[in-house]
Amino acid sequence: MAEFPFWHILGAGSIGGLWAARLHQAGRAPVMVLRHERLAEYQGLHIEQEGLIPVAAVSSATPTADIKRLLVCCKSTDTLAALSSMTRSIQEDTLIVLVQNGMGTYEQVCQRFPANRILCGTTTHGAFRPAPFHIVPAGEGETLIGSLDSSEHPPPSLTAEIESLNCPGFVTRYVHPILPTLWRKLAINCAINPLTVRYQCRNGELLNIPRARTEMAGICSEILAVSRALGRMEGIENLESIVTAVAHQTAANHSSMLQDVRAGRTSEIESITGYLCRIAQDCGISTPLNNALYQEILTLQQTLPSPL
Ligand code: KPL
Repeated sequence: MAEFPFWHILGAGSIGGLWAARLHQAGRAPVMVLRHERLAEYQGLHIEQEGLIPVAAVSSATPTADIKRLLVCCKSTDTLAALSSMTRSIQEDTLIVLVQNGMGTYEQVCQRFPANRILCGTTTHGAFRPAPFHIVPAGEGETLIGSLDSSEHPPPSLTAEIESLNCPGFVTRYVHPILPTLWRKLAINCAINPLTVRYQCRNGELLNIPRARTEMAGICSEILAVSRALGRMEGIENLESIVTAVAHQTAANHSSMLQDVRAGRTSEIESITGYLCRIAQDCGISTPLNNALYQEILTLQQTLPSPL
């Protein structure tokens, strides 16, 4: 029996790939689950300045009986399709952990896999992927995972399973309840990501554009109005200064949304600003700045050519 629980990782993007590499380096033998057509070109994960890390991989199309713990690091927009491609491998006792930007995917996954235990998480790790299976680490952060069912107190065995994802270079913790952490990250993403697309700039550059700063402040007050209505003010009372600090800390980064838009990929606008706008509408709160950004990014995405 393995000393550590054994994880499969779905999503070979920058975070999924980096996490898989760090677990492999820690001797935890993770297995990547790749789309069948990607598997043919897969030879391992190339981590910048470290070289090739030979993480094992299987095809999502091949039924695999031993998937007990599945870490999903796909973009929120791709998650349901990716999980649906491997339904023959997902058993009722497979633990599914979603770590991604945005919110709303959890509800879709719960509906599709009603018998499974599903947890959610968020990370502040930085990394980008200049080419398939080539990952450039861009700053160590922390990953927090927990249950969105706040009534359920986590059994110690579950906490231990999640903490088996903790390894050197990828600090991971179980947090209960997780909702305030996910909501706070959503708020930060709403206030930074779409603006970096509007101004085509790095995160830190937003702070030097007076109009962007004013808009950032306006976005934050709309989010706070929604948060107040929902009773979700924990950890975001000073949202504007939190967002400013994150923009400073990640000043040199291109946000994930700007990277997606520039690469002609569908961004996570639907599960970031789109999610916020839908919740605001349900609460009867007006969010004109967020609504305008949501429409702007959707329109931009539709007019950009698709990647080859
Ligand atoms: O999470 C991010 C993202 O780009 O998606 C931020 C916090 C904006 C850092 O780049």
